[in-house]
Amino acid sequence: MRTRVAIIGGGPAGTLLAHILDNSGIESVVLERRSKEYVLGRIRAGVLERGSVDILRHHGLGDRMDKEGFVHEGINLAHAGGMFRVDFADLVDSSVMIYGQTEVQKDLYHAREVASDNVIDDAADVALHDLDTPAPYVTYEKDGSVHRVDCEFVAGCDGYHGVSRSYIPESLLRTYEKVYPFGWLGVLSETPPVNDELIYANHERGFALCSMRHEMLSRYYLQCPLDTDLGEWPDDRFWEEMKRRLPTHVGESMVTGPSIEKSITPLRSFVAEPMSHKRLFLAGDAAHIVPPTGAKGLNLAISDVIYLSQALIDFYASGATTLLDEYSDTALDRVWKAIRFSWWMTTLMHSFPDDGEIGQKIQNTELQYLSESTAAQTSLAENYVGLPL
Ligand code: RFL
Ligand code: PHB
Repeated sequence: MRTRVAIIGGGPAGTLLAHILDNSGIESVVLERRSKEYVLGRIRAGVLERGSVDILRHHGLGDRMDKEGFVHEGINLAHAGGMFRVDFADLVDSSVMIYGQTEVQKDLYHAREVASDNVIDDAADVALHDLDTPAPYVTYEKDGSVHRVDCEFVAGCDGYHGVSRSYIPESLLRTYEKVYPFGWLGVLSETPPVNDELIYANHERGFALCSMRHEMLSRYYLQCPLDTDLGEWPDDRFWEEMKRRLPTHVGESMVTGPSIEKSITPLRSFVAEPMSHKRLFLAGDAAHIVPPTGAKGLNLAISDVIYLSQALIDFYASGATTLLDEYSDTALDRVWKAIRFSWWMTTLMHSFPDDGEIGQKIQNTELQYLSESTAAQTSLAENYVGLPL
């Protein structure tokens, strides 16, 4: 098989890239290791930055999002028994959209199927070859035989556990990593959300987050130790702990019910530099991971894909390689700002017992300052709704 761009990974980064390239008449093939059912069943992000919303609309992917998503003009931060609101509309004249990554992924797969049907799922043992020539190729195994895709560029959109990053020579690759000493225990339940906007709660027992998907689907998270055993967290214990970490009036109004999904996510910050080498370009979680507290991972995948698609479109229109040459630096500039913001939100909201009493006092003071200062809230708001692309 021959194509222009071989895309490794059919998550949001890979399928959005295929979609945008297709809209510009550039052929691609997406190789996804998992089955379509698995990819469409994953529960992940919930918050789209304003810029991501505009991008999805611009590329014809906004219809269902605009019908079923919820525009939120603020978030609420709870601490010391109280709660305050950061008003995005007032502070930065902007908003975010609550629309699950699962839904974005469905819209992207649907768009692929309607257009060029270029997603190959269950593609095992993907390997990249001849990346330092103008004619690289990719091999994969499916249905018991090995297949070959000849191409001109390879986009590594295969997430943190993918193979693409390993093709950047070790001597050139620099990685930066911070692993946080806790994870998030997440529950999805068919119950009405406890509040009409998200609540991020700082509590001495640990962080809690109340999020949602729609009127009858709620998403909740609790900070938990890394070695947490899901078997020790039956639903009753989860709800009881959630209520303890929220202001009393919020906890009392919470409707609980059976969980339909429960999982643990470790928290880490990770960046790989550079994000490109010869004919290989990394995008999304393949190149960077942020802790979910800032709601940035999916949005960064989208902004990487915008930079990369513009560079490829420019190359195919004019032969110019300037944007391709600049891709890594351009993307990393935005990535590091999201890394900083996500680290800051994580540090602000979680419990760090190892930081001692002084750490606790400083964190309380920072939250108090944030609750009183329009300048501090404006900084949070402008980062949360998304810095310009
Ligand atoms: P993905 O989604 O991991 O997709 C990569 C795809 O590549 C496939 N793959 C391979 N395919 C072929 N060959 C191989 N060798 C392969 N290895 C892997 C995988 O099967 C997969 O389909 O990466 P992508 O596309 O870069 O997208 C990134 C986002 O998924 C991620 O950043 C977000 O989910 C992060 N995230 C959040 N982001 C937000 O913007 N807002 C949020 O509110 C938010 N909340 C979250 C989150 C992530 C979470 N978890 C579970 C990590 C909340 C949570 C709990
Ligand atoms: C979610 O709804 O899954 C969600 C929302 C906000 C975050 C992280 C996850 O910061």
